[in-house]
Amino acid sequence: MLTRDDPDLGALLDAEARYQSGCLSMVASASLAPPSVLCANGTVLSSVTAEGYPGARYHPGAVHFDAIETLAVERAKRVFAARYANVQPHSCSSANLAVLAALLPRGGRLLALDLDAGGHLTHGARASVSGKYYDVARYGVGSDGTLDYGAIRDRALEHRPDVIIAGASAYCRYIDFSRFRDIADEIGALLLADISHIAGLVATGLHPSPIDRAHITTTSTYKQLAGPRGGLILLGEDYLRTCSDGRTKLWQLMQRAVFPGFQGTPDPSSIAAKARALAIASSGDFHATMKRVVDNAKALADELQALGYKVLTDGTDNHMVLVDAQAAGLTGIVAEQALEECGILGNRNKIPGDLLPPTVTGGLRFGTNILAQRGMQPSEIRMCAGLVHEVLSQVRMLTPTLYELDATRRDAVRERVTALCLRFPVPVDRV
Ligand code: DSN
Repeated sequence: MLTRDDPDLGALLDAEARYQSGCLSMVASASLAPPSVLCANGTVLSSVTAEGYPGARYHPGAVHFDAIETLAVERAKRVFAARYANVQPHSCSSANLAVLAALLPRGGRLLALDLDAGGHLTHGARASVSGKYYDVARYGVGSDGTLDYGAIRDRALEHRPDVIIAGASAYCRYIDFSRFRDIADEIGALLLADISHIAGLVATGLHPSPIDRAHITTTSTYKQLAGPRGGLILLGEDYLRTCSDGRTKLWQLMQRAVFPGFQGTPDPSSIAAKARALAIASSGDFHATMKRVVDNAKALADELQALGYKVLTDGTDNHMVLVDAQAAGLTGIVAEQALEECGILGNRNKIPGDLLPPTVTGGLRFGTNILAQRGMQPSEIRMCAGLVHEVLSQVRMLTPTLYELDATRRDAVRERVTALCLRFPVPVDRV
């Protein structure tokens, strides 16, 4: 119907679907939303406006939306073994900013992972409101690229933050949320864990859960949970903790933090799609996929190392592999663009010690969520690493942002990428 009513838009959407099918996407922050999630996200709920929470709306006509939001909340609690869930944040960025606004006065002290060492914009980066409104100290990683909890403790003792954030956008190793909590308790800070990148692994027990260790946990729903664009706020054992006013419980603070504190009307369609994605996340199939995500990432790291690439932290514990592009004589942007020409998607990323600007970068980030969802196993991922090498070893860098790639070589790799994609189609009919 869309193509009939709006052929221009329909054609673009068809082209996007074909593009996704024909690419090897290794963008670490992406996954494939199953068709039933896409369906749930495009329903009559778009016509519902209902501020507030189930049973306490500021508009009439929310009887079915109330039931849908309650279902999403219950599923989120079940998947993460949480005591409280808020499914309304429009993104994890919104969730983080809402949480920070509720916990910190303007100028309040925050400690978080530096963006250049793998942190996130909303964790107090200078370009984000979180970096402008709060007094931020940042921790980095040690010389081996891993979190140095002794150094983080020292930084905390020095800065005395009110809130510590544990979580990353570019970090390949387990995060020890218990160590973070010990540091937070020692100085009387609150711990916020942002698990956006590893939420699928946490949900399936393949990464230690922060739910009962952090005071508050946030996540996006579209990265590893394969849901719609959106976020969640989750609380574990601390949900009944009394806040500084001596009355409000932490879960009540979070309710108000999102609405009316940070957002107005929730997005009912997105909440329905979150409910669907959370049901899938508790299935055996999802667990098997997450296991393959990790096995594949380990295989990718191994193979890239065998091909001579410098892999940060010498491997990975999650879905992500970080490569030092400069050690291979390239920049992140040149590597990203040369691979994209051949149908392979991985993104440029700052890596610790990187002096290049974020538009250029010295690193390259890969992730295995989508290829595992398409059914690839470590043997195919090793082939993908081989294809990456075929491209990168042929790139002739002219400037930090310009390069040449032989057209015959590009077409040959493109053909092999297409053949691999045909063997592992996007699973349109699986769920
Ligand atoms: N935080 C960015 C990333 O990891 O790619 C976008 O979500």
